[in-house]
Amino acid sequence: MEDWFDKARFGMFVHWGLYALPGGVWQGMDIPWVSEWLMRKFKIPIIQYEKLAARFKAEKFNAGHWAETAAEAGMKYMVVTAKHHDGFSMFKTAYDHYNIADATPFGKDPMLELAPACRRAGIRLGFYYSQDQDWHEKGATGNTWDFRAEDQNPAAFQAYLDRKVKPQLRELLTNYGEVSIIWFDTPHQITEEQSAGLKDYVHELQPQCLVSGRVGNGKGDYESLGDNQLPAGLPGHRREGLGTMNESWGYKSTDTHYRTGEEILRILCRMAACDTNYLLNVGPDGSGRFPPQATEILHTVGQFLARYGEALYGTHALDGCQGCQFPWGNLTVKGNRIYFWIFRIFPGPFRFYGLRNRVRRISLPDGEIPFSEHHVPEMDYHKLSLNLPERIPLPYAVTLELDGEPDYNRNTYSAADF
Ligand code: JFZ
Repeated sequence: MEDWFDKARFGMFVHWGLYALPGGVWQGMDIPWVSEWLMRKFKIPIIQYEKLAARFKAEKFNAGHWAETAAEAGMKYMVVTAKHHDGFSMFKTAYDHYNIADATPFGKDPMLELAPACRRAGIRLGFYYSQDQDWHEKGATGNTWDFRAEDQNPAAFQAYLDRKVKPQLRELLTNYGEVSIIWFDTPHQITEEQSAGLKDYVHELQPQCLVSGRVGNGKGDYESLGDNQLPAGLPGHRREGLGTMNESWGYKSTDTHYRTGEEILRILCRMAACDTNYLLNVGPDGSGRFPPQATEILHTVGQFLARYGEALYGTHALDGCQGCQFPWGNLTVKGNRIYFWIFRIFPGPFRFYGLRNRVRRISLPDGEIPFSEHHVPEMDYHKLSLNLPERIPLPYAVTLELDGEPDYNRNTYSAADF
């Protein structure tokens, strides 16, 4: 199976659908949660929610801008919502008229533009697909206000998988070229057999396509963390964390509580330090525009990765050190190199204990950094000491070249003097 995933380390999640139009506000009420759950939170009848489609113009949607923005931010793949829990298809589908191409003034299939745009930008494309919750369908999970409880039963759910989910997966995996991920979500009533069946169905259509952990029942090609969950420890397999920039996946006009670019970089570093990808979400508004706060964060992250991306792409955790949280930042490893991601500098020399290796060279993109190290026989490791430059803006990444692959003494009491 593809190893592009581990090398990528960083992707863009895009939550875009009818819910972006109200942006979390319904009849003057602000949803006290994530905006893409508007229909369920306010138990909006299907017949009422469907009317949003007639107002969905997406007049500012620009596939090339989305893809270029992701690439400039240093992201290597994009996962975009093809169908979220509200059941509205953000692609042209033969299943029903309830889709962006047939039911909205936008009147086109955005995925037909996004797929080539991502290829031109050199990033891979994946589709988010809610295979279990579908508030537009009897038999699927979640709509308890238009349908009766007895309408939700194993036979009805299987019928939903057969009539909507699998035909739409075929469309997504046939009409847009290579698809790198199908990002399933919220496995509620799906059985182990059904999860395995969907994974096999995806692989029959595109063998290289990865299936996210949320296909359910442990059948994913990789582990998906919980929303905004931070990793700890080494997974021993592919793992992806996911996070929002503010507190909502879908566009939420009233949520202006965005993280800073540095906070996002700290999360990215922590993910990579634990062998975990980071899928960072953007929620475009109803017009298809990225919120300016999101664009600013992506620019900051992109600037860092343009200069220090070697510290991220293709790196992995230092065994014995994973999940360590140092006050100055965290570290990643690639070949005979260790990368210290420095977010804070403390008075006095920077010390790092625990390496059995000898360090050959320590550098920044603009030059070498002097250092000293000495061996501590009774501890079987070296004490490394250096003066971190204060002349360059934080955060930055320092590269250590060693005499071989990093060999870290797991018994190191204090991996750094702080
Ligand atoms: C799900 C969706 O309900 C949500 O709208 C969004 O798409 C998000 C990415 O995924 O929400 C979840 C799913 C799983 C967990 C939490 C929220 N979880 O496992 O903690």
